[in-house]
Amino acid sequence: MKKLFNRRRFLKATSLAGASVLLGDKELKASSLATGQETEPAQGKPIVISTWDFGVAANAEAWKILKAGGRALDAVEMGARVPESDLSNQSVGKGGLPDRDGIVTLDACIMDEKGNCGSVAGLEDIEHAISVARKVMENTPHVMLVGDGARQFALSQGFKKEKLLTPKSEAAWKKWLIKSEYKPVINSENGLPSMPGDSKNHDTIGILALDAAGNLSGACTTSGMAYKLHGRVGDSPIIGAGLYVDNEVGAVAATGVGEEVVRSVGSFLVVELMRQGLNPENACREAVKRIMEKKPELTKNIQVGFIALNKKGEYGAFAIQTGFSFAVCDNNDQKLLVKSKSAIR
Ligand code: SD4
Repeated sequence: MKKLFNRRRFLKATSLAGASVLLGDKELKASSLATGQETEPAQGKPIVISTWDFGVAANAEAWKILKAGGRALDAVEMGARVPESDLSNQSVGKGGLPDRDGIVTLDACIMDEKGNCGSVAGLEDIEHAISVARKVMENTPHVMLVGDGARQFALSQGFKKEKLLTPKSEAAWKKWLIKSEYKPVINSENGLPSMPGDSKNHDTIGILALDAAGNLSGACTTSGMAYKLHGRVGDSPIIGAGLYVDNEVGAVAATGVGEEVVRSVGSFLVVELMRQGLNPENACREAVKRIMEKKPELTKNIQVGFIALNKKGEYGAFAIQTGFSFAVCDNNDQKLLVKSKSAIR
């Protein structure tokens, strides 16, 4: 896959100030991210932001569409397809870690500027869950299809049946099976324990774009929590939880322990907080704070993060744990931002 820029140049780092902005091999301190002040508005439109390190490659693909004046909806779909095809990541699409029965099941949703949305949950055998979600949105009167119904629908729409479990993910699952410890602890970026059998048990791509016409769209896709119960659905395919877009206000996506995001209707909450006047960073922070306050004992060990993009092209993010990265791409540059210590505690 051709990349606009080399991921290796985006050496991860965190700063005491709160976050490091990494531009090629140059590191700039971004203290505004720690203090909760507004991130610098993007200079001109369009812009795309997405979760985690793999957001850099996803943004690059989305950017090809945005820079040519294309639609945000197309940009987020094409961006989300990149990690879905990337076999080196084990948390999205093909190559994702399976559930505890050894079955890879995908969750995804997409939402456009008109409030149209589509979603699939527990999808098996199809690589590009995000594109199936878009077909649900465009070619059915429904919002969500699950399990075998979603698979049948995808096949009827011409999607190819594929084996999603790669030898690498199968090996990790077999290692996990030895102890079969069901401990859905989602984190690994800050040294807290992760799922036995693999070093990384999560990472959803949430990708949000604002196009040249001033329209917002978003997409979210994942293989979900590793070794989950078969049939478990996380936040990622649930409109309002894993993703929400309101073209008058902004777009938001979530990552981390889906159960906590569903309980707080997280992405919808962040959009509503922006509607009340909070900037993207502070809206994400407030939503994270509410999750943490409800379960202080739990939030020591789990990760939940949000990214947000408002109608003006301003963006922000916040997460419970250190080390949450998100990628930003606009006319000026592409960068990976890494969140440092939570400023809430
Ligand atoms: C889930 N939210 O299935 C997803 C997993 C994830 O970062 O995002 N991890 O709960």
